[in-house]
Amino acid sequence: IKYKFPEGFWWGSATSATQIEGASREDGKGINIWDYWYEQEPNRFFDGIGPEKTSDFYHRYKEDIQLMKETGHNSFRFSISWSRLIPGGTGKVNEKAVDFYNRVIDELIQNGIEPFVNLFHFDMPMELQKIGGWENRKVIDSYASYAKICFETFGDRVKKWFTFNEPIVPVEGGYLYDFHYPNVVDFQRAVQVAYHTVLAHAKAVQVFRKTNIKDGKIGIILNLTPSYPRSQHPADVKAANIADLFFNRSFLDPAVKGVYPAELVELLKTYSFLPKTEEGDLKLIRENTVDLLGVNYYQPRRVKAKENLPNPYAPFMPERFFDDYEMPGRKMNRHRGWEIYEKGIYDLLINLKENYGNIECYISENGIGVEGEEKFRNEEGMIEDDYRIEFIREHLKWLHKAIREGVNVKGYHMWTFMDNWSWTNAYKNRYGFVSVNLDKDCERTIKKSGYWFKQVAEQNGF
Ligand code: BGP
Repeated sequence: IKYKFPEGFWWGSATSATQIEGASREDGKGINIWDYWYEQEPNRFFDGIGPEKTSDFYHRYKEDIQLMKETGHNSFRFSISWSRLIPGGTGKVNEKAVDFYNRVIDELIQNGIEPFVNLFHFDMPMELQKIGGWENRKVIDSYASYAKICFETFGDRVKKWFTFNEPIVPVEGGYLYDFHYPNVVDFQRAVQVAYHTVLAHAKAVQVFRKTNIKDGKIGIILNLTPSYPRSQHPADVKAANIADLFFNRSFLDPAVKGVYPAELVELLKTYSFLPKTEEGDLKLIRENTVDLLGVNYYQPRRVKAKENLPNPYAPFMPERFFDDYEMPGRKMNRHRGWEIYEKGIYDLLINLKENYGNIECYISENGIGVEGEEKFRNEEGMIEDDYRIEFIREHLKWLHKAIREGVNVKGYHMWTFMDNWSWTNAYKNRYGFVSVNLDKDCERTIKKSGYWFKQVAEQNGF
C-alpha cells in the first residue's frame, strides 16, 4: 500500500436531508423553502422534478445503511431537516421526526458507522422565511433553540456536530445570483444575511458548549475555493485576494479565528455596505470558535484583474473587483461545468495549517457529478464509473501528501452516498457510490466506485 492513511481515519460520504429523505409531506413535516418554491414554480426546477420524493431515504434508511457497510463506510454525514423536527421553525417539536432521526442514528451506530450530523443544509423552514429568513435577527434565536433541541435529543450518541453546510451558498443563491429562494439580487441584503448566519453559527456553538456533550465536538462545513490569480502581476494578485475575502474568509475567519478579516471590513465600509450590528455580537463571535472544520472541495476559483470598469448602473456584486479567468487547458468536468484541479485540495489544507492554527479538519465533500451513467452499466448490472474512482484517487493522493506534511485531517467524505436530488439539476448529474433507478422504484445498486472505496477504507489506503 503506497498511500496509507493515519489510524482511525474516517471514511464515508455526505448527504443532506432535502436531497435524500423525500416524504416531504409525511408524518407532520413542515415545509421548507424548497418544498414551497417547487410548488410555486415547478418549471424552474430541472425536468420538473422537485424534492418531494427524492431517493426515499425516509423509508429505506435501513437498506441504505447496509449499503453503507457494503461500501466500507465507518462514518456518514447527514443533515437534520429543521422543518421536519420543528414544523413551524420554532415551537412544537414533531415527535415522529425525533423518532425517525433516533432510528437512523441507532441503526448507524449498531452497524459501526459514526454519525456526523449537520444542522442546516440550505433548508430554511418556510414559516421563518416568511418573516425574512436569515435577514431577520429573530431567526438567529429560533435556530439556536432548534440546535439546542438537537444537541439535547441526540447528543448522547452523536459526537460530531456541524452548524451549517456551505453557509455562503444560500447567500449567493438567495441574495446575489438568483438560484435559491427568495431570489433577491441585493448586495446589502446579502451582507446582512451572511452576517446573521455567522451569528447564528456562533450562538449554536455557545449553546453546544453549555449543553456539555461528553466527547462532543462542533464545527462548520465550508466550501473552500482556493483563489488563484491569473499571474503574479499585483493587479491579478489583488483581485484573487478580494475573491478570497468574499468567498472564503467571510466565513472561515470568524468561524476559526473569531474575527472578521480587517481588509473585508474595510472594503465593505468603503462602499457603505457594513451590516447592522448589535452590541455583544463581536464578543459572541470571538468567544465561540469551532473545534473542527468540514471542508467541501470541488473546484478552485481562478481570477484576473478587471479588464473593464464596472458598469455603475448594474447591481453591486463581488465581481466588481475581479473577473473570472478561464485558464487555457484547465481540466473540466463538462457535465457540471466545474474545473477539476486535484492539487487545490492540498493548497487549501496547507493554508489551514499555516494560517488557521492547523485546525482539526476533514474533507466533508468532494466528488464528481456525471450525466448519463446508465450507459456505463455492464452485463452484471453494475455501473462502471472508473472516472469517479480516478477523481477520488487523485484527490486522495494530494490529501495524503498534506497529511504527510502535518495537516490535521481526520477523514474523507465523498459527495455522495447514493444518487440524489440536486438543487439546480435534479437527477441529471449523478454523484453516488450507489445508483438509484428512478424508473424502478428507486432501486439501488452499488457502482464500481463503491466497491473500490470499500477496499480503500478497509486497507486504510491504496
Ligand atoms: C454542494 C452541496 C451539495 C451538493 C453538491 C453538488 O455545494 O453542499 O448539497 O448538491 O454541492 O452540487 P450540485 O448538486 O449542484 O451539482
